[in-house]
Amino acid sequence: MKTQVVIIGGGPSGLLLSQLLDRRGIESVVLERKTKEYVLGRIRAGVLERGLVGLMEEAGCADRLHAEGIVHDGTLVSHGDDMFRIDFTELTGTPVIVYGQTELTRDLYDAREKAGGRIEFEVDDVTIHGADTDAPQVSYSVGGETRRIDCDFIAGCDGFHGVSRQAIPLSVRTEYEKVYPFGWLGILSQTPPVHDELIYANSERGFALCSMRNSKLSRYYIQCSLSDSVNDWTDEAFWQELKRRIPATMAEKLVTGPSIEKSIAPLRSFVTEPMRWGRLFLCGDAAHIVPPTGAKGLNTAASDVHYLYDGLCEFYKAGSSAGIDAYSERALNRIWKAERFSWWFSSLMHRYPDQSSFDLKMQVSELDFLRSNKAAQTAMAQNYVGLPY
Ligand code: RFL
Ligand code: PHB
Repeated sequence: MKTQVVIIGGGPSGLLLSQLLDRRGIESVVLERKTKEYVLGRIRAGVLERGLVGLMEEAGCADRLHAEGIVHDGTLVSHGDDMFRIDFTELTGTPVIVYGQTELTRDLYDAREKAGGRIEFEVDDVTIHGADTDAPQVSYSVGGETRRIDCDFIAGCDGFHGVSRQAIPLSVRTEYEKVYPFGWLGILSQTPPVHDELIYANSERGFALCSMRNSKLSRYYIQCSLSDSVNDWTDEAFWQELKRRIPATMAEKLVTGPSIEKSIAPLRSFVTEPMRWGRLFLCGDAAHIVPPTGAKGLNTAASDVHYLYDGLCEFYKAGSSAGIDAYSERALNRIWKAERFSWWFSSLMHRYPDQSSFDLKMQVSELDFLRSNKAAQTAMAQNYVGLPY
């Protein structure tokens, strides 16, 4: 079999790239290790930057997002019972959209199916051959049969645990990593959100986040210990702990109910450089991870897709490899800024096991500066709504 671009991974970055390329007449095959139901069952991101919304529009997949996504003009930040608001739209002219990754992924699957796009599910043993030659290939097995695809390019969109990054020799790759000494315990519940904007809460018991998917579906997170397991946390214990971490005025009106999903995610900052090796290009979580505090994971995946899509269009439509040659540098330039923001916001909002009284004073004083200083709020808002592509 032959195609122009083999895309490894049918998560949001792989599907978005495939859909965008298709709209410009560039053929691709998506290889996904899991089933579609499994991919759609992963509850992850909820906040979309304007850039990602623009890409969904360009992909012809933004109708439902515009109909059902909720425009958020700002966010609340709390410290104990103190609370202040950062107005994104006033400070930057741009809001964010709250729309679940699950829904966005579903829209992309629907579009790929409608366009007759080729997606192979439940593939195993995906192996990249000759990425540093002009004739790369990808082999895989499905249903006990081994297949091989010849292609021009390979997009590694297979997430943090995928095979694409590992295919780049260690002599070429440099990895940067920071592992945080805590995780996030998240629940989804069929209850109305406690507030119409997100609340990022710093409390002496640790971080908490009140988010949502729609007016009847809430998403809440609390900082937890890395040694905790989901079974340690009953719904009742979760709600009690959340109430203790958010301002009392919010805790009083919090509507609780049974969780319909509960999971723990560790927090990590990670970047691999370069994001290209020969004809293999890494996109999204395959190349970098951010702690979720800044809501940047899916959005950085989208900016990679933008740069790669641009480069591939330039290659196929204008016969120039300038765009693909610049891919890694352009993508990394934006990634590192999102890494910095996510690291900064995580450091500001969490309790660290080894935090000294001096460190705590630094946090309090930084929160106070953010509360009272317009320039600081503007910098926060610019990063949160997303730096320009
Ligand atoms: P994904 O979503 O991990 O998809 C990769 C796909 O590749 C498949 N795969 C393979 N397929 C074939 N062969 C192999 N060898 C393969 N290995 C893996 C996998 O099955 C999967 O389907 O990566 P992608 O597409 O780069 O997308 C990245 C985003 O999913 C991720 O960055 C975000 O979810 C991060 N994130 C958030 N991002 C935001 O922008 N805003 C948020 O509000 C936000 N909140 C979050 C988050 C992530 C979280 N967790 C659980 C990590 C909240 C949480 C709790
Ligand atoms: C979410 O709704 O899942 C969410 C929102 C904001 C974040 C992280 C996660 O910073």
